[in-house]
Amino acid sequence: MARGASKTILVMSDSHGNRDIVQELKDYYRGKVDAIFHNGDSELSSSDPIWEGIEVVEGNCDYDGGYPARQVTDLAGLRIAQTHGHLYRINYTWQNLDYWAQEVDADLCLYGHLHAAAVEKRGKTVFLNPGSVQQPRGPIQVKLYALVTFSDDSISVRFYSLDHQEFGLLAKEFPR
Ligand SMILES: [Mn+2]
Repeated sequence: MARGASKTILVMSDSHGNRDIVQELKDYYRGKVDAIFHNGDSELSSSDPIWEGIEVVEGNCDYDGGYPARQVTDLAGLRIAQTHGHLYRINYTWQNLDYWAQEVDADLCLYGHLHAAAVEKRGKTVFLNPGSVQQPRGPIQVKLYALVTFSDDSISVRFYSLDHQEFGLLAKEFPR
């Protein structure tokens, strides 16, 4: 990436049958972000044309069979590992997801499943759960998605409610 340049990705998860919100976010951010990720439990068909231009993985509520369980995407020098999280028992332990992120040398690891927005850095990897755009759980009862802006020097994560207002409480920036 050119010095001083940055890229931004949109990350959403756990839309659980709400096709409209996926389409709305896709339309709203068209031309404004460099890539879009959905971390699973869409409950939509993997052949749905909505997925054109979206990186999506299989959740525990996706019975379609057409989604990958996990994938790794390289974007402008950032290695992004993406999976729903249930296969790594994320409800119970960090260890399995952490091992996989290390194994694939991820700078950013995207997951979902918990329906609770969270971001933290472990080792070299920033782990991001964008929350759920449909069924938030836990202390923050707000439907959220995330934007990640990165450069060669930093990774910045901000969360937004569905009216596209920043939910500033959870924002974090990490050096690379
Ligand atoms: Mn879910």
